[in-house]
Amino acid sequence: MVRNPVASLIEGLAGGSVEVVDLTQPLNEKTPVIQLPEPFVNTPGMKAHEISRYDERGPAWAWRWLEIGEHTGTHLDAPIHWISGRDSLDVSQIPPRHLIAPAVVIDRSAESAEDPDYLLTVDDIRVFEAEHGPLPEGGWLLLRTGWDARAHDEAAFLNASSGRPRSPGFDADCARWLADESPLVGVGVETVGIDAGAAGEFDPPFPVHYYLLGAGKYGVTQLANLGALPPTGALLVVAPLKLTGGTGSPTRALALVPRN
Ligand code: 23J
Ligand code: MN
Repeated sequence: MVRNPVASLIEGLAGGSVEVVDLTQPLNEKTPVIQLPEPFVNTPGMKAHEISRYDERGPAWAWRWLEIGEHTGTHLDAPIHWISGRDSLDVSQIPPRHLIAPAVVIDRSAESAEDPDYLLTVDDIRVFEAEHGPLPEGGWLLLRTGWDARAHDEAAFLNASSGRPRSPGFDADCARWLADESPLVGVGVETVGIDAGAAGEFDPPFPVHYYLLGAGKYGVTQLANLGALPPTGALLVVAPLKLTGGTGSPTRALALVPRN
């Protein structure tokens, strides 16, 4: 046995008993962003501008500058993103301890394939806890829906061909419970936002944003590869930019997973 837990982790990574899973979607000019209805103003996605590319503008170097909405691609929602959290933390103020924490994964990919408006309930979480134990103190709940497979195709990802967006998420009561009664600090999803596609019509509108961010907790969206995680036992690492005053940030999301 090694001397300390970090040494143990280093040994696990070197020996392959700890695997790193990348939970991040690629970030480029095709990365989908949410499309809110009139009269709301929408966010731009990402655009890269070339500064030089080993040319007369900079003979030995390539670099770009970015134009990007805070809420683009795999990204974190800080409490101040929502009016209910307006007196709480911006993205630069989030304690790092909340960004490296245990994660549990509830898999509703079969249900979401059957019903794109599928909503997780508090009862579903109780059933999960009966099988896997209580949700982790200071941890994250990640909702697997299979929506990550659509992320390269904006139309399939937003799924609004019926005239309104349809994507899975949490019902309003579950959102309130996650915010006010669960021991979690955040929730992660594979969809464009932490709320379901239809949630603009829920009471309150966008209840996960309203309750979770109002409770000073966090959301992470557009996760990938949740299918590679166990239901419990993964360690989530989320690394948003430390944007002063930021309401959110594109983020790298990784998980450390034990492998035998
Ligand atoms: C603003 C209004 C509604 C929503 C969102 C932003 C997001 O999805 C987001 O990225 O926070 S639902
Ligand atoms: Mn967001």
